[in-house]
Amino acid sequence: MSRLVVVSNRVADPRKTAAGGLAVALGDALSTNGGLWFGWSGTIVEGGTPGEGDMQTQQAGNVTLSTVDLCREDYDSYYLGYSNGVLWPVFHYRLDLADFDAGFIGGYRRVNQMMARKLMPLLRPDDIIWVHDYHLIPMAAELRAMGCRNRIGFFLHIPLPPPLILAAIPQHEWLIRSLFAYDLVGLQSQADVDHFSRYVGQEAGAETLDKHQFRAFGRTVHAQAFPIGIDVDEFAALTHGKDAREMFDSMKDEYSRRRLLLGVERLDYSKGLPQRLRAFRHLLQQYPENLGSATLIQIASPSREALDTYSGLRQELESLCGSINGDYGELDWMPVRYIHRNVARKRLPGLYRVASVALVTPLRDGMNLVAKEFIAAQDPADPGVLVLSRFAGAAEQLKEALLVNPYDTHGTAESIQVALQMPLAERQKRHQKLLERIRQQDVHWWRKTFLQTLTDMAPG
Ligand code: GDG
Repeated sequence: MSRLVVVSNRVADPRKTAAGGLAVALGDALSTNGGLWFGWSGTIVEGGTPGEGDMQTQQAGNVTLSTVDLCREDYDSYYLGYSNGVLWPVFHYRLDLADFDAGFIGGYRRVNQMMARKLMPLLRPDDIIWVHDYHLIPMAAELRAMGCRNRIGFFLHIPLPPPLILAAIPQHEWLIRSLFAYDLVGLQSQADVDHFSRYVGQEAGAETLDKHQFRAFGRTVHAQAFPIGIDVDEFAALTHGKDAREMFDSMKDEYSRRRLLLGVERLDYSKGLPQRLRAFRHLLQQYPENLGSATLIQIASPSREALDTYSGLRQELESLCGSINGDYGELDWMPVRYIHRNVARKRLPGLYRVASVALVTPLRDGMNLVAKEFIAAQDPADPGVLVLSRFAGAAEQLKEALLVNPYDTHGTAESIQVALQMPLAERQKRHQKLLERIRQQDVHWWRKTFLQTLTDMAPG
């Protein structure tokens, strides 16, 4: 069996459960045949030399973790600048928020080249390499330029937008050409694959050999949707663990009298938080029976705070929450509980289980794992209702959720009201179907089908 090499911006120690489902799933894959996980260490070196970084290696069982430091200049241009100031907003259809500073691309290329240079000597001829996400799109092209002939797969965790949106990035052609250095390109949804297919057809004159095989730039790439899932059993076990039960017990009395609406995400403009708060305010206006009862707990964990777009959003949210609480709050009830902190992973399922409704209403999302975690944490005898944005990749699978357009304040508020009033039998029926779906395509299915597809390909 070939050894697996995972390359991603951040590396997590798979032995630490706090690392989350993806780290656990990749850790499983790495430890099956022994493996190497390679990426940035998270350390920023002040005054270091661009394109240079010290490497550290540690052993976690039969998995080797190798990480490289970045100097401040590389971090600013590669991570904050090009990855999160250009690629993240544009891939989430937010051209208005992109900062097309011409200086960023140099750092992005430099760091990808440096990572490839550091990784190259660690590789064995029959290793299978799996590169993750938008930070590292050119990684395979850099490795190939250094003579790497291994099978290399890429998985994009975020959406791939339609050609005319992608074309706003000055280097769009170079980015997509870089994808042809991979053997396999995995995307989250069929919509993403359709966008890829249209882009390469229109902009690169690609020949479509079959529904997954595209030929352009002198190479053939296989592109396919592999919707990522969660570890349903692990999450169910967490739900019955001590921390989650304590969380549930501490809240269940209050929310047997009141109704809990829950939102959980990183504080990110892709997640549609202001739109959600406006829909919630509309609900209180339109359906006053919810006053004194419907309570929105919004966890918005801190994320990318060095970027202005994120600090601006934080202010907008604080102001919206303040105004809703000021307008509707009572001495003994506040409509919004906004928490700008991280909640421990072990406690999260307890919170999901108390909630009557989960509000998962991103403006765009590659997949959205919170939707799946919410389903996994419900009591099948008395499950909560998932209100899900039609613009999340998860909407292609989770058809029994209440699908909403998050830009439509009135429509979203109406759906929340439907969710709050949904009879038990319908809640059970929908939940059962949703649970089947997240079990069928869980995180183990995801990594096995991706790696099997890659392994079955001819090397080089
Ligand atoms: C990207 C794509 C795609 C959130 N707040 C807290 C917390 N979380 C955990 C959730 C969940 C994870 O973070 C978030 O995953 P999502 O999928 O919802 O979103 P992104 O972070 O944007 O992830 C996304 C994903 O990659 C995987 O491919 O689905 O579309 O954007 O697990 O539970 N965890 C803890 N405290 C928090 O406050 N412990």
